[in-house]
Amino acid sequence: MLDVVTMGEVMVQFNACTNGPLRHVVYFEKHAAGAEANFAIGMSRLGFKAGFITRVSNDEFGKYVLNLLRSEGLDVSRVKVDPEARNGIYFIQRNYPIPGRSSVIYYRRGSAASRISVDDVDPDYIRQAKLFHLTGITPALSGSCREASLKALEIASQSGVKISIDTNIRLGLWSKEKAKRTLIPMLRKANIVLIEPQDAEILFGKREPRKIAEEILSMGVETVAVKLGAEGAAAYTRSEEAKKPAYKVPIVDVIGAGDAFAAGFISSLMRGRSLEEALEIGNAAGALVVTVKGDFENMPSEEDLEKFLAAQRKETVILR
Ligand code: KDG
Repeated sequence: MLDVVTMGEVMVQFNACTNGPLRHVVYFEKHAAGAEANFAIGMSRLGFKAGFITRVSNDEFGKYVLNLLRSEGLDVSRVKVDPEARNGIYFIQRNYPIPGRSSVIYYRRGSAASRISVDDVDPDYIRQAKLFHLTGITPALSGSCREASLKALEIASQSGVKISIDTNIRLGLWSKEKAKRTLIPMLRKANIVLIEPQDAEILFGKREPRKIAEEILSMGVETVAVKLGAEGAAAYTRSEEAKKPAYKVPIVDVIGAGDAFAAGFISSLMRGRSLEEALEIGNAAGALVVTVKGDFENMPSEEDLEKFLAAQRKETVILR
C-alpha cells in the first residue's frame, strides 16, 4: 500500500563547482534530481510510502539513479530499465549571466524517461495510493509522456485518488502555448495545485496571488499554494487563506526549493495540519534545501523539521 505515487524523469545533475559560464568550469559535482523525484524523496523522508514511475537507462547513470531512488526508500517496482536510450543529464551553470541565479542546461531529448508511455501506467498501482502527484515537466517531455500523464490523471480522478499538480513550466521543454493547452485541462482534475506567479502569467495572464488562486479555485480545485520564492508562500481554499514569509538562510543553490515546498506542504495537508502549518513546513523544507548543492540532499525528516522550526522560534535545540 502506497501513500503517494508520482511519475517523471530523474536525471543526473552536474552542478558546477565554480561560478560563471560553463566553458570555464573545470569541476562539477555529480548529483541526481528531477522535480518529481525530489518530491517523492521529500515525502519518503517525511514518513510517507512513495512509489515512482519512470524509465532509466541500462548503464552507469541509469544504475546510479535507480540506486538513489531505492536508497531513499521509494518503491521502484514500476521503474523500467530501458536498454534503447540514454539517461537524461543536465548541467547547472551558477551565478551567470545573472548573479544569484543558476541556469539549467538539459541534455535529455530522446532520454529513457522521455519514452515513458501509457503501458508504464498500471491502473492498480495508482489506485492503491492516497495521492497522485504530477508536475508540468512530465507532460512536456514527449507525446508519449503526455499520454501517460493523462492516463494517470484519469485513473486517479476516477478512483477517488487525490491529485496534486505543481505547474513547473520549463520553457526549455515546450512553448507557452503548448504548456497552456496541456496544463489547464489537467489542473481541472486536481485537488491541490502549486504554482508560481511566472507560471500563472503564462496560464492565466495573472501574477497576483489571490487572483491566481481565485482562477484556479473556480476550476473546482480545493487548495491552491502560490510559491513566492524569497517572499515565502500563500495558500487558499474556498473558505480560508494564509500567507507565510520565507525563512532567511544562507543560499547555495535554489534549485529544488519548490519541490521541497511541495513535499512539506502536501505532506502536512495529508496529516490534517492547518494551511498555516502546511505553509510553514513547506517553507522550512524549501529553506533547508537551498543551503546545499543538489536538489533533495537536505530534504528534512519530521524530526529535523521540528529542530529547524524550534531554532527559528529561538528555542534551545539539542543536536545529537
Ligand atoms: O524543480 C527542480 C527541477 O527543475 C530540476 O531538478 C530539474 O527536473 C528538472 C527539470 O526538468 O527541470
